[in-house]
Amino acid sequence: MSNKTLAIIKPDAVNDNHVGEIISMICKAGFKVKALKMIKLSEDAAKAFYEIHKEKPFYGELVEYMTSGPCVPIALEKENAVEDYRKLIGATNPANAAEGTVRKLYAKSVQYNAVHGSDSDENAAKEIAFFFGSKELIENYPA
Ligand code: IDP
Ligand code: MG
Repeated sequence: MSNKTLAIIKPDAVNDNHVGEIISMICKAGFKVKALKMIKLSEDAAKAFYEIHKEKPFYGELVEYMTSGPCVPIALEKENAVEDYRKLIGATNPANAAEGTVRKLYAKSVQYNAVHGSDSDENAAKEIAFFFGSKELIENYPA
């Protein structure tokens, strides 16, 4: 069954000019773009997006990182989207990421790790709604 996931090209990868290469990898892996934008998160927005991590020791640094520059959220669709996208990006810590994954290629550290990926269908739906209104999601194309 086809389902959705939320990718974010994070501020480090935007700043390093890797947006095009990362979108190319995503599309070559068979994902269909349903919505895409560039946005600079406010502190409140970054805190809300990562609320699930608010008790973690790295929460403050994570919020600082995610507000340090623009990021590119992308709603994606594919069969098995959540799992397949997480395979494409690799482990959270690039030291553990498989060869050829986005994080192996572009992440600098466990914090500055280039991309986000949803971890479940339920969170994907919430995260897509966080960035995109229903009118911004292009459901059926080509016609
Ligand atoms: P994920 O992005 O692979 O799902 P999570 O555990 O959900 O990883 O963590 C969210 C984000 O928080 C990571 O992508 C990374 O930017 C940051 N992060 C995770 N673990 C650490 C850490 O141990 N130190 C600093 N930052 C971290
Ligand atoms: Mg996560």
